[in-house]
Amino acid sequence: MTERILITGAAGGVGTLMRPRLAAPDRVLRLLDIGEQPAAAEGERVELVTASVTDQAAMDAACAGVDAVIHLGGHSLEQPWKDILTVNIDGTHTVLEAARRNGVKRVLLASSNHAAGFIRRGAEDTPDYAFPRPDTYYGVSKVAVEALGALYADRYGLDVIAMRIGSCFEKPRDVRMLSTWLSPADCARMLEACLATPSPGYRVIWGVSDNTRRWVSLDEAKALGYQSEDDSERYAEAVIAEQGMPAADGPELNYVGGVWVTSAWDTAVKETVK
Ligand code: 15L
Repeated sequence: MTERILITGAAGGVGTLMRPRLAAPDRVLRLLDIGEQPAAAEGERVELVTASVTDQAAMDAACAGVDAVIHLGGHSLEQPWKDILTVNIDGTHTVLEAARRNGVKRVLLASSNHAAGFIRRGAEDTPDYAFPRPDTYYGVSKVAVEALGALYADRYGLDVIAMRIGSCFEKPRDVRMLSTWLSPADCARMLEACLATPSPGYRVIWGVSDNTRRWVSLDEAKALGYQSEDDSERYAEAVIAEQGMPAADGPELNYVGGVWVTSAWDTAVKETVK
């Protein structure tokens, strides 16, 4: 039987990396984005939808006939409060509500390390389900994403897994990302595990590769069947040679959210002084 998976934010950073990696026989990817998307390549089994995650009617239609939703859509960086509220929080409600109305059983949500950015590095790995300590409005929206996911799992019986994604790029871009990197291939492996695991209910997992310098737990992700095959360590020498080591007591190496905890990311103040 052919399965159909809806991916929101399909033209964004992670969505673009996942499009070729989540292709599979007997699978159609329904790719939704507010922006333009590359046309289907020869033989590629995709359906392209142009819509906003804030549009309930469009999301209802996009969820029809879908087996699972991977919700990546929304702002991926800090933004003014109103935009975060509308796109990330209201948008996630819209997506979950559309999934519920259409009887979609499983929704995977892109949360972020910034939902817990103010958590300090400890002696042990930062545990799964660490209580949220958002570092920005964006981080707050990811806490709301997790909370909405819990509501739809507990009240309506959907399977919902929120991934607190670290840094999903082709390569780690700085020294902090040697800890937080989620390789694109591992991201696809994690999503596949989350799609395949039987009846997970509601879960929150850290979305990172099994990096030598990792300091968040992968226990819950592994319990769902995730097996990382990548480690940022092969980039460490080059990244450190290029950028130098950040201060041992600085935010990069001591907070989950890195420099996002600093005043440079204080949007409330920026909005006030406008
Ligand atoms: C995120 O949540 C962002 O979407 C991404 O652009 C990166 O900045 C990442 O976190 C990170 O913390 O590296």
